[in-house]
Amino acid sequence: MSKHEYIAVSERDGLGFIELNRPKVLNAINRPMVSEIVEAFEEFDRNDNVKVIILSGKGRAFAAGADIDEMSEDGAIDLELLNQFTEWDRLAWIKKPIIGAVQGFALGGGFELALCCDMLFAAEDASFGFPEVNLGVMPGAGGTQRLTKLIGKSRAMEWLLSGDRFTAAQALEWGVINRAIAPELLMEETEKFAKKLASKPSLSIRLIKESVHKAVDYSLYEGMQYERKNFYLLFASEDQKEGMKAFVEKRKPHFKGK
Ligand code: CO8
Repeated sequence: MSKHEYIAVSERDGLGFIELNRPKVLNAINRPMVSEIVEAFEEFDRNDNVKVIILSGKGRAFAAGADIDEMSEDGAIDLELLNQFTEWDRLAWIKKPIIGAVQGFALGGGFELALCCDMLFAAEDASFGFPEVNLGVMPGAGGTQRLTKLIGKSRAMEWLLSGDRFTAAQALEWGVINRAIAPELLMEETEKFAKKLASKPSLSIRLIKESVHKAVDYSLYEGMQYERKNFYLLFASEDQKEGMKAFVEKRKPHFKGK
């Protein structure tokens, strides 16, 4: 029996797949599901066979938000003591690239989970939104922060204050997603791109991801220092020697990931 109740996890061709698996409730995210998601990411991060992780949802939604039934009776002190978002914070420490493949609804906590991915590929009929305002609450898993850093204050305000749903075309125009793809091709195209990343020297991929994240959090000067150290570090890798030697010898490199 699978050890997961709320997600499905699999692995093939260097890719790790995490699929949200509560389709009857549009993959509403309850707390045990968050624990399963975070643990699955961390296991893939430790698994040498997995180079890239793809996160998707089963059925007609990526995820329609946090599980409203679960939290409707919560009190502020319960939430403070529960301290549930420290689990979400662990997603920021995943070293391997994460690509979100979004079909259908990505709302509220579901949108926040999508924003934890490094890149988003979405079906053309996907829709994104933060409807929390219509429930008398607001995003709590990073939505106001990540969306604002991604698309700027004015657009984030419109999105967050209105609670409206936005199309994949709008999300693409505003730079929230990388691609809008015909729904029937979403997984195929996402996997194709993920395999391209999986074939690259994985230390470069790891340190590029880390450096880009620092660009979001640090000042330009601090970020540049961070980038420089990572650049130097790669010159200690066998893959740097092999990559440059292969170029000089006009042959294909054989990367080892170290
Ligand atoms: N929580 C619990 N159940 C849900 C949720 C949800 N977020 N979304 C949908 N469902 C359930 C419905 O209750 C319904 O169940 P049932 O069949 O038993 O009645 C089933 O999924 C199918 O949904 P609908 O019948 O409503 O399907 P429609 O196609 O008519 O509508 C919608 C789809 C528009 C997506 C609609 O379901 C909807 O509005 N859902 C709620 C969206 C929402 O408000 N999301 C934000 C939730 S609050 C939040 O995310 C706060 C984040 C805080 C941090 C994260 C902590 C984990």
